Amino acid sequence: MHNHRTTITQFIIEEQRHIPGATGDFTSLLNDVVTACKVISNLVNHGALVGVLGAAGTENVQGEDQKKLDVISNEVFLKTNEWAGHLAAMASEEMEEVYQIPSQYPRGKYLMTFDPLDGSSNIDVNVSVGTIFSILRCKGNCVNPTAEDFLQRGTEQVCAGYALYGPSTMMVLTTGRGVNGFTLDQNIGEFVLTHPNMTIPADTKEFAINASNMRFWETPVKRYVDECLAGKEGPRGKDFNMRWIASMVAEVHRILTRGGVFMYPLDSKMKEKGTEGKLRLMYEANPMAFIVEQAGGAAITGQHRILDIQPSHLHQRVPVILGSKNEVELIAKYHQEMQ
Ligand code: P6P
Repeated sequence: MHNHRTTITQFIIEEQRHIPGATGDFTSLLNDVVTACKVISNLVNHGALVGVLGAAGTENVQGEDQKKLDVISNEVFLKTNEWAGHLAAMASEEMEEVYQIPSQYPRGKYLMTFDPLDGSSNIDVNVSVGTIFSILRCKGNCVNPTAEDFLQRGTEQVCAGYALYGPSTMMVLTTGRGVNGFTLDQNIGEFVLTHPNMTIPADTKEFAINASNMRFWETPVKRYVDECLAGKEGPRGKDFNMRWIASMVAEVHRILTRGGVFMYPLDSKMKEKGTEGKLRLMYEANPMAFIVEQAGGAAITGQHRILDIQPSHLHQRVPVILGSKNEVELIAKYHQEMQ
């Protein structure tokens, strides 16, 4: 007897039935996003073989050197999602301005933000990278939306997800009814449900932070990490492990799978530069916070819940502390004590 696995297409159609007002647009949009991730997965997997590694020789709006695959992945996401009439506009980490849907295509009722290839500094050294996306309803001008139409709180997201191009290519999705993970079956070219109802353990013994920034950390973060490092003999009474992949999608996926806490906190170096954090709110922090909360975890800036932030501009950066609920709540407590 063939063991039938639910495909992501079937899953999305079944999910659609629970989304108020969903008319099939949402399902079709998500399936186009899935197609874009399959194409990016193929490009990432064939890297050096098809000449897509290395620097593009350009900078993105963040002032970061773009990899060839950053630019290519961005193009793939735009071209795969622009034509079907489900989107009013898109916004990407790789583009300064809102992407208007070309005039030959109909406009739809959704807005999508995305980071087409997060962690791309890892591409040339063959370490996992990912794609992150977030879907909002277009509430204002849906003919030629502006950046302001995107500036909705994370709680307004209709859907958030990521693709992880790792040893397996996986997609993880939430539409506000829990979190589900799908693995790309290369034999049939479909994502199949392999991780239903993913939940983050409330406690953990693993934290992730870029320790090279230690001398810039604020007191609450320094206190939390020092206590983890003190191990069994310290105030936590247990030993901790540390990870840092420099690919947020891979870190979040590990946390969804076995718990943990991920921190890219505000530090004195950022304050001197006048920035509010490293990670971007609209297409990194918000989608990941939605997923983490839906999996029973928590996601804060240190002082506030990420999903409650009223965005002020499209490429706004925020501090991110997310993962196992009890650990994030302890870190929040240390921040409150710092007040
Ligand atoms: P650092 C990748 O560029 C990214 O946006 C996240 O995916 C990752 O967690 C972080 O930045 C890595 O930052 O400073 O360690 O290179």
